[in-house]
Amino acid sequence: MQLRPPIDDETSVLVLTGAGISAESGIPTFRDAGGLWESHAIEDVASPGGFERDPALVWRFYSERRRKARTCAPNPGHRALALLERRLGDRFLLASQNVDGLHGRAGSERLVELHGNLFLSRCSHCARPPFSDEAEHTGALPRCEQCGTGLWRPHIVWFGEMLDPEHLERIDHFMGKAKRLVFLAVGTSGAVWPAAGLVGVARARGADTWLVNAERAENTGHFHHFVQGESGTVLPDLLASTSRW
Ligand code: BV8
Repeated sequence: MQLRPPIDDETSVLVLTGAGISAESGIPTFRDAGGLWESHAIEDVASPGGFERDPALVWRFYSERRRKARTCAPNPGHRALALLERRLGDRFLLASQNVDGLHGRAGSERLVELHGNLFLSRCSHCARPPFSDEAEHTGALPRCEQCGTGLWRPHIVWFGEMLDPEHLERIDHFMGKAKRLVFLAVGTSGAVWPAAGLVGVARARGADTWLVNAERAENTGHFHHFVQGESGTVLPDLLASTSRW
């Protein structure tokens, strides 16, 4: 009998997802065999320096990911989290490292996209707010029509760039007001900071911590519980409503 996170009507659940939750939707992860980093050097396609050096290469990388993400659909793992949100309401928060938009398409609303979203762009020069952009930019690169100076860039947090402080503040506030906290990480190698540090912050707040992952991850030892398996199979059962709700 699979042990389940103890979720009752006083429990808040903070979820962190990574690329693994979208793998069954057909979206390549980063560090698995055949993953995105096998064919691209991180510093060339996911860093400010890379964009400075070769914006066309970066736009080819993100345009291909936009095209791929558009052809993929949420899987039962995404839907199980959207269902849990509907059950828990403001006692639920989802922080995702993913930029593919699948959580939003599965119905998740209490969602913090820590690393941005593939379908938003912004100006690389002026402070114009991010805007919806679904296009694939593989020809002439779009230049900001407001400042006339900067190129459009993906609204993505690249390596070496700060995460949005408001996102981190929202997560911290959520944990602070929880009577009882469960922290659930799904489909992440625990390789990238500061997201990888969230389990430590949650533990320091007394959370019961769970990792659902296809294999042992870098920080598996930091979790109280490790459930090995594919999230599309594991999550619907692990988060199934119990009579105590
Ligand atoms: C920051 C957007 C402050 C890109 C991403 C030196 C200089 C500068 C910074 C650093 C430095 N050294 C360290 C840092 C910090 C750096 C970092 O952590 N580097 C790592 C590589 C060591 N972090 C940063 O730079 C962050 N900013 O620290 O700012 C600062 C500023 C200046 C100087 C110093 C500090 C910004 C990090 C954000 C980077 N952007 N994404 C894009 O997406 O195009 S990160 C990228 O990795 C993705 O967002 C991805 O989500 C994330 C983590 O990867 P995972 O999601 O975990 O995916 P992965 O493939 O690794 O693992 C998938 C897992 O799923 C596997 O374990 C697999 O087994 C499992 N799985 C597979 N299938 C399934 C499954 N599980 C369940 N079911 C399945 N079916």
